[in-house]
Amino acid sequence: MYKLYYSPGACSMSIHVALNECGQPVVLEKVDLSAPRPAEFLKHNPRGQVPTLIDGDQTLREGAAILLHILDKHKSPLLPQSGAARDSAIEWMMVANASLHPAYARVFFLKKNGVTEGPLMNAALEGINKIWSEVEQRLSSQSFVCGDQPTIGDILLTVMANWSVPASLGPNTKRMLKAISSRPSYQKAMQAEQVEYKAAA
Ligand SMILES: N[C@@H](CCC(=O)N[C@@H](CS)C(=O)NCC(=O)O)C(=O)O
Repeated sequence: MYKLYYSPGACSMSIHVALNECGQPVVLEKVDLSAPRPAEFLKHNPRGQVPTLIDGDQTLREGAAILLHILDKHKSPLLPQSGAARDSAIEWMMVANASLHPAYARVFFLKKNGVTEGPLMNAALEGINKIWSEVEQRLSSQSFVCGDQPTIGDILLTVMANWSVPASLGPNTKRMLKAISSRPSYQKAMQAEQVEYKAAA
């Protein structure tokens, strides 16, 4: 059975939802990100970050690598097997993971260091809102970020939209967030992690 090192509502939640989508049971191991990491966890991931996934004798680190592993292994429709549909799903997984996540991280960094407003915070928020504005535009003509079927990018976007940052989320985006956060896989993960979904309101 899979073992997932996670923090409630963090980027690791996308792995949790993906495993639920694939009908895979998972043992959850909570990591307190505000405390020094236990040596047992650092053995699995020297970077001390979630998500970290144990699959049998394999340890997987880095959200996108873990998602590719799970979704390919279980042939999930969240990641089409080939062609342009797969390329687009990977693109949007990476937009969320490699562009939006670091954009949020810049805001968290400023907050942690006492910057709550001013030009630096405005620039950091602009970095987030630029991506949400592109998402909003795409969703004006389709239900999900890659078309009319949900893919892994939608799951990641839904997790990140719920982070406590005053991002500008448009009506089409909120419709998508509501559709994804209402899925049984998402509801089950929220319940297990004791997370409330606020971003779609
Ligand atoms: N690129 C990494 C980023 C992981 C990441 O930043 N995770 C956050 C939670 S969303 C974390 O563990 N933060 C604590 C830390 O970096 O020490 C991935 O996609 O797995």
